[in-house]
Amino acid sequence: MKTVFSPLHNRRTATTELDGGVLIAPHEKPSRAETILGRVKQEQLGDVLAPDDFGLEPVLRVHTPDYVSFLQGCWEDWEAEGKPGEAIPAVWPGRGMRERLPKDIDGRLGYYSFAAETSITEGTWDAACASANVALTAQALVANGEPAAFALCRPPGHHAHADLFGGYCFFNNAAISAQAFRDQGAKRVAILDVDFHHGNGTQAIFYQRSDVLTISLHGDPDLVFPHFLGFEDETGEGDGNGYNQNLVYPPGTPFKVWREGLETACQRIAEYHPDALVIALGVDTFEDDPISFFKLTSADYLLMGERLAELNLPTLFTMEGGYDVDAIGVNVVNVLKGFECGR
Ligand code: OKS
Ligand code: MG
Ligand code: ZN
Repeated sequence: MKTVFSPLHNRRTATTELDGGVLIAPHEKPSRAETILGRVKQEQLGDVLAPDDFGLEPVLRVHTPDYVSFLQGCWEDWEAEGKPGEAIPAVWPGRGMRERLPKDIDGRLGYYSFAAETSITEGTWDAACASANVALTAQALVANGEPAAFALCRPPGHHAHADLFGGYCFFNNAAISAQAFRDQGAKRVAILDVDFHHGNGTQAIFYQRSDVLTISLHGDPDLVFPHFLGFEDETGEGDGNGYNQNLVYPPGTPFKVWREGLETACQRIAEYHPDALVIALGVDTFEDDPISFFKLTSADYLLMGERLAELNLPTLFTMEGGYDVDAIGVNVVNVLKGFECGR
């Protein structure tokens, strides 16, 4: 399987993440992508390609123009105001308040976000654009006949809504890729999110549509981020009714239990008969992940990949979360190797 990777991910070097009332060094750091790349090469998974530049058009098929302009200009506007640190949202339109876009940068940061852990920094725009280009380049490989491709995206994407950043995500790479498959003629596309967290952005983007089936397995949002979306009674709306599925698990969930959800998801995908499959691939389900509570082992990721291969669909993997950097390369490449074995 080919991998698409851009060194421009390194332009995102945030130094702050608001966590537990203090600013910590972000979990979502450059070494994550470099470690995965190292393992891809070590295991000789396949060629590593640089991305093409698709411009903003495919991004604007999913994200609103005003949100994209905000992201592009955010750091400049923040600096122009003479702010001393990284750009962190700290005010939102709470219940009973007005959902209008303020002029001031603090107001705009809140308007376009849903959480405060994700600081915007000087190179964030460049890295987010590179990440979308990585996804779109791998998507094009699959659209042009490769059975599968791995988009080594960083920053990740599945929390980003059409006009909201948060959870380390700015552009929703999986959603942008699914939309690209549709725009190139695929009738139906499925997105399966195996990251530990709910893919709230992906769900929201396609919630009223039946042409993109969205399924996510994740930790109970009652207990863990993103808290305000991702429950099992969210099944889609209007035309999208029946085309979203959330499979929620409690702390301590081992692969033996998690794989039942995977089975449910795979059966739903098979009956949907999509023309393409996008896997939002996070490995923060790992037993030693520092911010998560599932108990998957490194060997389990091989079995995950094998089951995904049995779907026998053109498959794009987009990289999402995973924060145990010591194991992230092994775990990600195990999914991809398991997939290649299972075909
Ligand atoms: C809040 C924790 C924020 C978690 C962000 C989740 C990032 C992730 N203290 N999403 O898939 O991995
Ligand atoms: Mg998930
Ligand atoms: Zn995650």
